[in-house]
Amino acid sequence: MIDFATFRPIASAAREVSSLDGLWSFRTDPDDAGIAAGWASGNWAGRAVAVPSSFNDLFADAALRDHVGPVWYRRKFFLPPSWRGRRVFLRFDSVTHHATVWINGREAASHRGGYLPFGAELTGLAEPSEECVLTVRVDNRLDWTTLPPGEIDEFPMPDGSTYRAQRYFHDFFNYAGIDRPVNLIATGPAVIAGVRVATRREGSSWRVEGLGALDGGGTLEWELRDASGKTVAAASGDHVTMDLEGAVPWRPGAPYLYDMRVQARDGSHRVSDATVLRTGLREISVDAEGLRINGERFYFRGFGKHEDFPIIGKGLNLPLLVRDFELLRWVGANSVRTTHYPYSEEFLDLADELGIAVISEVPAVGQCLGFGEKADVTFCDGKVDARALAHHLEVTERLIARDRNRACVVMWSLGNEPNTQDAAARPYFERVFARARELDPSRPHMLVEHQPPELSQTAHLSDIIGLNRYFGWYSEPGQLPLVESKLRAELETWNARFGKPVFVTEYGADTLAGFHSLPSQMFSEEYQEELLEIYHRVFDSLGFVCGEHVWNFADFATKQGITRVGGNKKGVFTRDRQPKSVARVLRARWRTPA
Ligand code: GCB
Repeated sequence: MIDFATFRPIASAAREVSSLDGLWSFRTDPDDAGIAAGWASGNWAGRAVAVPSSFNDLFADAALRDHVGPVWYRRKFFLPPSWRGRRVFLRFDSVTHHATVWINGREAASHRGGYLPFGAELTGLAEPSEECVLTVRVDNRLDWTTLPPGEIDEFPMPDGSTYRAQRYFHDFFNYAGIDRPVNLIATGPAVIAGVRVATRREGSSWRVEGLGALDGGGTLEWELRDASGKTVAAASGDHVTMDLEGAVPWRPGAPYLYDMRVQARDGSHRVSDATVLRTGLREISVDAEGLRINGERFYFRGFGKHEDFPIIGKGLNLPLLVRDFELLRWVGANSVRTTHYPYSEEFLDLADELGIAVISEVPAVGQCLGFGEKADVTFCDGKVDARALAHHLEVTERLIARDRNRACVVMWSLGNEPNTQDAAARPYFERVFARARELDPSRPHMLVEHQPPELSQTAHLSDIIGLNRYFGWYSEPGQLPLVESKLRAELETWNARFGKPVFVTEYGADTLAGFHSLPSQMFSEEYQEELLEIYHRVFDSLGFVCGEHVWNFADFATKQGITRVGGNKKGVFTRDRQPKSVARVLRARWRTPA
């Protein structure tokens, strides 16, 4: 069995890759009739769509933007003739939210949940030199068993049709589609089916541990090269350890990386599959003041972000990624939380390379209504149930499988703003934390809270308390003089009650770029600056505050509603990545070493 979490489409001497990105055919399936009508065969007329991209904002049609239900994608391809006799795989880096995949009308894979990779072996299903048809049914529907959760409202229309509206409780647009790359991969008979690398300090040396799984027999070989390309250690077997003296560690701002080259040899000792993991040596711990990386205190300065851009929605966009990392450097940020779902692997590649620490978050956002039995705080009557818990455990496992080898990932976030005052949240998150801790005890775990400290049933579970606070915005709107004392009192209560460091994972104000006001008022650039300065005074006076993440890095699209004018405007940068005036306030603060 191949674990597609770490089976990446990166070409090597023994792993060949052929991209399926490009223009595909597309159609919607509003009545969910496509399977019965035989659309899996790919024999239907569609319109052009881009992969990777979300489909919602590509067309001039509100019905497409707001479509609820399945859509179908199709493209044809040839396996290269040179792939005859090789094992062939198909990998989707992510499809949002659910996918079923057919090759020449035969089902090859299905996957629930967006933002994480999956794939299938095609050996025997597709023959080199023959035209193959690849069909994908993508379903964007959210319900109480999915993450994020949602609910669908149905309205009968005068013409006999049904208008469907997706209700969801998170504040970003429900973009959907084949959002990340699609690739074919060929290997020999022995395949690196899964790979893990962990690093820790042992006195003055570093221990690197490699754990691999093979599919199709053979043996695994490991070779660690330093940044100059020199081999510093080598070993073979499924489980290897390497001890390095005088090694250079990885840390945010000084991201030294080694290459762990892993190869599988088949029964006749031929190299059959090979991959490279960029590996940083670093160790994480937590004390009363917060996070330590390699024993040194690390104060988080940065943002919650979104994968979001005009036209492409949540589609992978490499120029945008380069621009975002450039802006992170420019403003002096050292970290990002992947609010509110796993980001692309290319995002993590850059974070590893450029030395940005990442808090990797599962897509558990919008669980605001309660758990198990009906919740008491609701504006509708939904609830998260046992099937959602099973899915939560599963995506936690898949996220950790994908991201655990990353030096940049320094903490796991197991959810954002669930209804933690519901008594049933406690057993629910005990299960989620226990699973995450069992899978990766080497990093801290947190749940991002937003309810009052006296009511939280879950904060004791977090190693570091993540807290989203909007004094001066959702509470005390326009009343900046009230913010400082309220914020200070609340942060002190969290720390005193749970004895844990506190990381303010969100704070900010909607701000219209170019709207100025003296004295400041809400939505003006001046208000955003003044609000952040008040928060910073408080953070600087409390030793247990271990991080500040402004909400948000950039303006982003969200669902239409009476509190949002053309999206959420809490960005420090506009949606097209130009600075608001507050960016210079942050730059002045963050570029001075903390
Ligand atoms: C929050 C959420 C975030 C929202 C933000 C806001 O607490 O975590 O997803 O976008 O507030 O701007 O309301």
